[in-house]
Amino acid sequence: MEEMGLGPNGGLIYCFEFLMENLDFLTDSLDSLTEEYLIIFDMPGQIELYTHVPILPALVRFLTRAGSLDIRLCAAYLLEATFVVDRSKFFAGTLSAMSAMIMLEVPHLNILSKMDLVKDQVRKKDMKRFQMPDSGLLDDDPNEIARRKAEGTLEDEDEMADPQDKGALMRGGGFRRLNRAVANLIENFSMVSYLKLDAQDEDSVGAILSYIDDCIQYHEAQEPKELKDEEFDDMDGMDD
Ligand SMILES: Nc1nc2c(ncn2[C@@H]2O[C@H](COP(=O)(O)OP(=O)(O)OP(=O)(O)O)[C@@H](O)[C@H]2O)c(=O)[nH]1
Ligand SMILES: [Mg+2]
Repeated sequence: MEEMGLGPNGGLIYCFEFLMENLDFLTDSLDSLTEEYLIIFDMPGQIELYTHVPILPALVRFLTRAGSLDIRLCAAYLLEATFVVDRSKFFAGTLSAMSAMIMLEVPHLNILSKMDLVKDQVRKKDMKRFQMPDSGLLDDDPNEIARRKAEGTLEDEDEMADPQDKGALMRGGGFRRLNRAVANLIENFSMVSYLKLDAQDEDSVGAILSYIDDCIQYHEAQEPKELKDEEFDDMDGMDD
């Protein structure tokens, strides 16, 4: 990075460009693996990679090309479950997930990870709403309602933030309209829903793995694993 005068994001993009020019490195390592292998590519979280830089789509095409490596890919997009605490942040994360889905064009699962961190804070019923997000989540955001009550701006739809006040820009009428636009976009595309993952819970990991197996058709006749009762409830909630 120092040599090239690049920052962390530029350095990362440089590394991927370098990889794309040296794809033998991947072919040599992966070519000998049989169908019985599950290969995990742990990708960095830098959002640039999943929004507008065309490197990952090219890498995906290379990995999946018939007659060459011919790998059946499934993208698993992990959003930390703690994002649900701040709904504007949650919708921003969901927009990134949707952007990755559209960019990568492979079977895709979205996953709320680190569920252990919110299990005791967020009720199961509330969690279900985040698993199938719609713009209604912005209408009854308890943090937002409490804040606007405290400020006396609950009824004031066109409340304008002072452009000089950086903190206020993240909560004024313009910010709310932006969040609403993002949430409506996500709702209209209706592409993103989330599975829950608690890495400490074997059944939870097993359920995610069975969805991945299903996406990549690991066994022709493979069905996603029977879900626990609690998980069935969640699926019912998705139809609401
Ligand atoms: N509570 C909890 N913490 C976790 C879990 N998984 C990872 N962490 C912690 O979260 C921190 C960040 O780790 P990761 O989430 O793996 O980091 P990442 O998002 O993959 O980041 P990069 O690989 O650098 O892009 C570390 O301190 C981990 O120990 C989890 O399931 N539960
Ligand atoms: Mg990581």
